[in-house]
Amino acid sequence: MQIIKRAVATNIITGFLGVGKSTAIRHLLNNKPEGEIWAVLVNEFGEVGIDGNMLRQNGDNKQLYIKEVPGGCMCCTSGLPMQIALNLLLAQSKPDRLLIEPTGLGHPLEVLQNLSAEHYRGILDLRQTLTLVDARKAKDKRYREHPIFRQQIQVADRLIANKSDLYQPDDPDSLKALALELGYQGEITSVTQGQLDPNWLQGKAGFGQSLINAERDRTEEGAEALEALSAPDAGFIRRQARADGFYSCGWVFAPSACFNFTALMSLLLGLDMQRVKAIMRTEKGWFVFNQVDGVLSTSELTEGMDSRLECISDSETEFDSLEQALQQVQIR
Ligand SMILES: Nc1nc2c(ncn2[C@@H]2O[C@H](COP(=O)(O)OP(=O)(O)O)[C@@H](O)[C@H]2O)c(=O)[nH]1
Ligand SMILES: [Mg+2]
Repeated sequence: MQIIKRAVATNIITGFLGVGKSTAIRHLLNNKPEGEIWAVLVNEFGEVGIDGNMLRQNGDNKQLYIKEVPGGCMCCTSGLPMQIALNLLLAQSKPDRLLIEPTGLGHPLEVLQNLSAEHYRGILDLRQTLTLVDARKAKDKRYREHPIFRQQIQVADRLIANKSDLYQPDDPDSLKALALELGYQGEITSVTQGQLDPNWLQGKAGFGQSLINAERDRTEEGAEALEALSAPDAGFIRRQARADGFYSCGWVFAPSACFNFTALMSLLLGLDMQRVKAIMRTEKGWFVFNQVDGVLSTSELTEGMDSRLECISDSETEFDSLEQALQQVQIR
């Protein structure tokens, strides 16, 4: 049996869908102290698992271990999927630091409560919870009144306003007012591209002070998934779920599947959804596609394992037609 000698310094990097959590983690990994082993646990709302593959792209070495828990919020279904994944990850990597990215629709308070539970004493050393916020959303009623958006601010030990390149001059003040209303009195730093200062990871978690009553409205269907979904030999697999008023749908294609880059781009540009992310093989090579708030970005990958796409929407009406369209832009 493995004996873990020292509790692992652990940070939760939380924030709403598409705010830049994975970008921030990538930035932290690029600035990881030489010689330290880091582990990253990525929890995804959707069922197929995409972020882990993206993070692996920029740090594929023996000092970095990445584990995905797809399929809903990791604190749900009695936290068991999370516990198993986390224990495995810690046993395999014996890390100096653990970063946890809960889903943008996760329940940060429950995640924190889970990680502070008795069985993690002496195993996890909870450090500062960093919450990324898009300050533009503080003015938007749909976000300002969203219980998860609010809770993410309430649990923050440090609030970071990401995507500041896109702000109007009054956005930081709107966020400051909302944060104050929610009991956050600390500093709010504006950054771009998730450029977190590695020193922000160091301090102890202030979780005890920010206990709040979580509002929960949950009809989770598929939270038992433990691993990123494996690709089929032919065709594709589709997985769908619903929680907190959002619907997710994901597809994993056979590794041989290849898509027409231009047709795929115009298909993705035409989608009206909360969040779309994908890793796809095209005739031009492997690409990551990322769509949030109507903005689509792409970046090229050196290699990929299979094509997978995940979207999150507040209605499930578009999923069937998207599936058909994806098949149409596939190169046969
Ligand atoms: N304009 C802008 N885009 C950003 C910034 N940070 C991240 N993004 C983009 O936002 C999208 C979602 O980022 P990601 O890190 O995947 O968000 P997550 O869902 O919170 O993990 C990606 O296309 C990023 O490139 C930023 O500071 N400014
Ligand atoms: Mg992410």
